[in-house]
Amino acid sequence: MYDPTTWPTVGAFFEAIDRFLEASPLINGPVSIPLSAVLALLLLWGLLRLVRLRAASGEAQSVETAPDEDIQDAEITEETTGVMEPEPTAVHPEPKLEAVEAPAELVAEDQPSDEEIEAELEAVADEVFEEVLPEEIVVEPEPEPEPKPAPKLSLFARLRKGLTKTAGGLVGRIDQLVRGRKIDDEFFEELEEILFTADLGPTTAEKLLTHLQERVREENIEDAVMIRDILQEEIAKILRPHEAPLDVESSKPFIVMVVGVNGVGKTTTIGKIAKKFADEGKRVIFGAADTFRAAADEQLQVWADRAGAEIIKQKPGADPAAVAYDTVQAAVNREVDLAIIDTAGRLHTKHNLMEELKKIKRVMSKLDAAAPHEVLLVLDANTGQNAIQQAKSFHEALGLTGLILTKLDGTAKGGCIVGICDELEVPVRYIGIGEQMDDLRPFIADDFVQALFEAAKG
Ligand SMILES: Nc1nc2c(ncn2[C@@H]2O[C@H](COP(=O)(O)OP(=O)(O)O)[C@@H](O)[C@H]2O)c(=O)[nH]1
Ligand SMILES: [Mg+2]
Repeated sequence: MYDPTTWPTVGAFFEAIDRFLEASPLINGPVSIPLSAVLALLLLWGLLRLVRLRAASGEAQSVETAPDEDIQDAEITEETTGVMEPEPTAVHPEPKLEAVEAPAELVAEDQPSDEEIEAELEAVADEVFEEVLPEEIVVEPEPEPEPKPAPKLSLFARLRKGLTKTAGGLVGRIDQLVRGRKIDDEFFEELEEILFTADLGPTTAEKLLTHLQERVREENIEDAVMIRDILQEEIAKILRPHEAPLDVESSKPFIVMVVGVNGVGKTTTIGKIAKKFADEGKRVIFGAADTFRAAADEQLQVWADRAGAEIIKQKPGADPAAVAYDTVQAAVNREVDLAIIDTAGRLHTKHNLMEELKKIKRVMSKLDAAAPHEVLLVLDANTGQNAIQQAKSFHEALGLTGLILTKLDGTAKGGCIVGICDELEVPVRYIGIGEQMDDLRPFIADDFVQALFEAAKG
């Protein structure tokens, strides 16, 4: 059955069994069990142990190395069959991992139990959550919805936002001045400095200062804070008579000539005005008399398309007066309601520009003695005090009949309009509060002043 010389340990084991069995009452006693049956049972027990040992050693190996599932399968087949089987087809496309020597702590006998590892992981997770959660993770955010266009601010809110800069310069400084102050000579000196360095212009600053001093005297005002309210009232008084939106009913066609320095927003404003009147059912025609800039007529064409207006244009470099003439003639022939002539905007200090504009105006009056019925000056609200000088120059040359103040949605210095209104007897037709078609509003003095003063409160 076995050879004790070649397999001494196993041989000794079976000899011991033989001796045990011979003495055993199971064999020699009253109940006799065949020796072969006992041996078969022992063999079975031995085999079961072997299988369990192998299983345990397999687990230990999987901790020591991290082989791919496929590699493990291949090794087992090799060992158990002794035949080299072909590499099984890889299920995963990823490259196979190289089995690596596990670091000492992984194979060490005193490995922490599963419970210990779990507890450790929970503790670390808690720590991470405590530190990171409040600031960085908070709650897993809902997937971002499609960004909606920002809701349009009310006119007042937009004005207020835009006028912050002026407020910082004028109303903001007034606020600082009046806080906890007595009204005395020193107070008026400081007030004078603030008014003269604001965008109001010296004439208007002087006028406002005089009015404030008079009212303090007449009304026995002692509280400096009252100065703020009085100033607001006085500025509103200057602006109120200048509220007068454009009225085009007095003539058909009503001819408007739009002037202003480069980039103030003439062309954009023309588009906005056209849209407004087109919406009221009026037929509008544009005259592209800015022949100085090559792309000017294309820009006007875009606005014509948007507003549904017709357009008269010639080649770049053409005589702008001729374009204006053609436009008025077309407006008469086509019986349109409103003709708006766009013009070039070189610096107002350039004599040629003013002469060119005068010529355009003169030529139009040849067709209709009253034309243009409106000469609109467009002013950029960011221009500051220089806007007053611009307005004066255009007024002297052309006799302005209306003003438009644009870009009041930006960081505007709307204060200049106070000086312009005070010095020039010209109404403010509209204000521009953005680049879009509907960003044109009638000028409402009280809204404007309120926004100016409210903006300073932040
Ligand atoms: N933010 C803002 N931009 C404006 C406004 N009006 C015009 N603009 C912008 O000012 C720039 C110059 O305008 P444009 O009409 O070409 O000026 P022009 O040279 O006087 O004809 C353009 O980018 C316009 O979009 C306004 O009320 N608000
Ligand atoms: Mg233009």
